[in-house]
Amino acid sequence: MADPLELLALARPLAADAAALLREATGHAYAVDTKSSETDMVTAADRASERLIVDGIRVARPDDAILGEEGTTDQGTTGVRWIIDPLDGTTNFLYGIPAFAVSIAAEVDGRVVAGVVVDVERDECFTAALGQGAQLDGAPLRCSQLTDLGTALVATGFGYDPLRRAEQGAVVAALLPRVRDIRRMGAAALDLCWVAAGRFDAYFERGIQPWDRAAGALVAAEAGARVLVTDHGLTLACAPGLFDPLRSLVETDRPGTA
Ligand code: LIP
Repeated sequence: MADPLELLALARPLAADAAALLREATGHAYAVDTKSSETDMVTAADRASERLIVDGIRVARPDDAILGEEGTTDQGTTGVRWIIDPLDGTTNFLYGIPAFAVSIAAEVDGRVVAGVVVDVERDECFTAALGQGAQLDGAPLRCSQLTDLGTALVATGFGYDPLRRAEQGAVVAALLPRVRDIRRMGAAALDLCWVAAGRFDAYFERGIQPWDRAAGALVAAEAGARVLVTDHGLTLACAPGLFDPLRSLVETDRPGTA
């Protein structure tokens, strides 16, 4: 089996190089296309970042599979699949809001075993390998140990589809009076890493893509957070003591929930 630490060692410099490319592009970025809706934008920087990462992987591990948000779909033969979000937080990037990231995960036989998320503007590097803990710039991470939902700082996000946004707004409206506060940062990979770092006590969102989630979810889990991904597209990562009460409030399509 491919060694998770070796896969991480390949991904980390590629993520750093892609982050440097995005840093160069900030300030003069513009949307070149839209995808699932008119608000789901893509830039030349998204595409250039993915090209840099994919080229690096193809040179080092030419027989691996690759799934990239901007269209890369290499079929592989090794059982290793790379899952890439070359620019998570594209809207923030375009609006000059300093909350966007590069996210690279490596799956072996369908299980994510290594992940790296680079916060481009804060220049922070979150890493994790299965069973090896999670780190921020090399220092170990441990998630929040909060058990009181009423004092929890909870992050979330919203999809690009207007109907889904209406549903998500209703969930947040019901949750807001029951927690300390809500944050909506606009980059799922960072939301998940901030749970790992204890900057958020929890994060949930319905409808994010595998590339938004793959690396950050491993970082959060390896930092001790409870992480749930349901068949209905809900992602939840939180302090272990918050899991049951929060799940009952945000998993609204499970029989018997709020
Ligand atoms: C974003 C996610 C975020 C979500 C946004 C968007 P993108 O990904 O990271 O959590 O709320 O709607 O999907 O599109 O910037 O790569």
